[in-house]
Amino acid sequence: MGILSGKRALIVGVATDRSIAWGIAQAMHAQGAELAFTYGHEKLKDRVEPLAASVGSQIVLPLDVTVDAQIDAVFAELTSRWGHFDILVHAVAFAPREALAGDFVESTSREAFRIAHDVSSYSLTALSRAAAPLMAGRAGAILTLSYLGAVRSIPAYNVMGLAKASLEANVRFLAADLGPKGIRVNAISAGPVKTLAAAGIAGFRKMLAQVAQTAPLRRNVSLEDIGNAAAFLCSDMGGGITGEILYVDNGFSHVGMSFPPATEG
Ligand code: 0WE
Repeated sequence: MGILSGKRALIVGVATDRSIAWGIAQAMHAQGAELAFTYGHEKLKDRVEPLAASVGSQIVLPLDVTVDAQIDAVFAELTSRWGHFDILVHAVAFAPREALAGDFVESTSREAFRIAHDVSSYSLTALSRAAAPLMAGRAGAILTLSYLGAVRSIPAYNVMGLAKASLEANVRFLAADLGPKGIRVNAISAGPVKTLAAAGIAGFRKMLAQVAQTAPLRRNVSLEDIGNAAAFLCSDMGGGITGEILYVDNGFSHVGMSFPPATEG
């Protein structure tokens, strides 16, 4: 008996087996949840289907979160397949590549700003609105993924930092709206993880190394770390938690400075 047995979860944002969404799916599966998945574009279908099958999931649906009709289609399909469900995991972010390099002030076009906020923040509002009726009276839980760049300036994260700040405000407003219906809304602010999205970012390895050197726990977070926190937050064990941004970052966000081991103490 896992902490999610008898619960159903829709996972939005799996691209590969290195995706944070996949880490969350595996942890939720291990805790007894029944899962459904979406994939962002046709090229990802052949990658997501076998992952879904490996955790016993038969429901794999296309979903471009910027298209309202696709959101409607996913929830229409879930209504017919499941009728109701308990957990929505939103692990989607995108900014045009050219906006994630160089200076913020020079790299942030109106169009990059629009796309980053549409894909990375508005999509949570839209998915939550569509999900809420299927969660009615069921202790529902909605979870999204944020990053420290929402509240600190981080080199090259640029307009994604603004989009994550919007996403975190989104969590608070959704928590207030959906709380009376028994639906909790939270975010995990995860330390950096080498996902497909991160792989192409110049200097990402250096960033991982610096975090591992600086964080109180002196390592990078794993998909298991994030998945376990997600399973807890979306389970009844997280029943009193809503509107929260939970840092799963080995403590990195809590230190202002730290020294390498040789000069420690
Ligand atoms: O939120 C993210 C990354 C999200 C992301 C990644 C990409 C790469 C490919 C959004 N859009 C795109 N667009 C692309 O074309 N993270 C928390 C990971 C991340 O990304 C960074 C980071 C960290 C950490 C970018 C610059 C600096 C640090």
